[in-house]
Amino acid sequence: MNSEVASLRAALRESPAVVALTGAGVSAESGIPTFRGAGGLWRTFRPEQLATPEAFARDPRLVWEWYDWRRGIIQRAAPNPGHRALADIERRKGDGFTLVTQNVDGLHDRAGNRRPVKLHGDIWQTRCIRCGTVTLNREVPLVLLPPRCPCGGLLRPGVVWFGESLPPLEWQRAVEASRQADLFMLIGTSAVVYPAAGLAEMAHEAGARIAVINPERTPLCGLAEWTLEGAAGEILPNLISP
Ligand code: BJW
Ligand code: ZN
Repeated sequence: MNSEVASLRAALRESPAVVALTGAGVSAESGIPTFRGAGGLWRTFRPEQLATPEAFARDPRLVWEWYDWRRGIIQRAAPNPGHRALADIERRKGDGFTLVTQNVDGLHDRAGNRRPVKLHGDIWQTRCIRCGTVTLNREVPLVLLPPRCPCGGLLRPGVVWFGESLPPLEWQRAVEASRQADLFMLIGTSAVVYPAAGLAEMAHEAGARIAVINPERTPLCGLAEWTLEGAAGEILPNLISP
């Protein structure tokens, strides 16, 4: 094990309050495409062209086709060693660990994390744009595209799009944990989407030590005491003491 990994492992063991902010990169080894970088495009669309209320208003069927495709991939995927290591860290550290995720795929829940803070919603939820009803919907593929609510209104995915506010209670939990953190780990995120990426800056300003786990550099690497360049599924299991 290299010395940077050993050093982060010691910090993880000794820090009373740890936050992990995860992104699409933790699910990459489960076969789920990331948003940006290689393989991050769908039919040449960028996420900024599909994950917006304007895109949905213009062409709900196109947006739902993208979500239907992703739901199919996610349904067939399973948590990887990175997800399992994060569940293990939560079991060991208890209330001293908060998992905050930008992912909507539910793989942290399936790996055993009890209450991940979901900043960008859940791909298995739908919300009616007319009556607001939120429903769990696991139909893959969806029979009716775009799907409709019993009230006749259009259903949208229960996720957070660009220009939309994050769920207030989840955001509050994430901010509180980040301000109190001694150690803040950015794992598998390009750290370009705000306000999620801003949690690391908040934690750093409040005195937390920062670690980045990613095969690529990110704009927040400058804040980091540790930059572990590699795959989350390979690095995270090494951070757990035997
Ligand atoms: C591995 C790996 C392996 C690969 N192991 N790593 C400040 C400045 C400029 C703009 C803004 C700002 N503040 C807010 C904004 C606007 C906007 C924004 O941030 N834009 C920027 C892109 C410029 N933010 C918003 O609009 C947010 N809302 C908001 O601010 O509300 C207030 C407001 C209201 C009204 C008006 C204005 C403001 C909402 C953001 C919602 C983001 N939604 C999405 C879609 C969610 C639903 C869905 O899944 O479809 O969330 S977009 C997409 O990006 C998704 C992700 O959660 C999010 C982050 O992406 P992530 O997870 O980092 O993935 P990638 O693909 O970018 O990176 C993967 C990384 O993994 C890479 O680095 C790889 O190297 C790495 N990797 N394999 C470890 N094995
Ligand atoms: Zn409805």
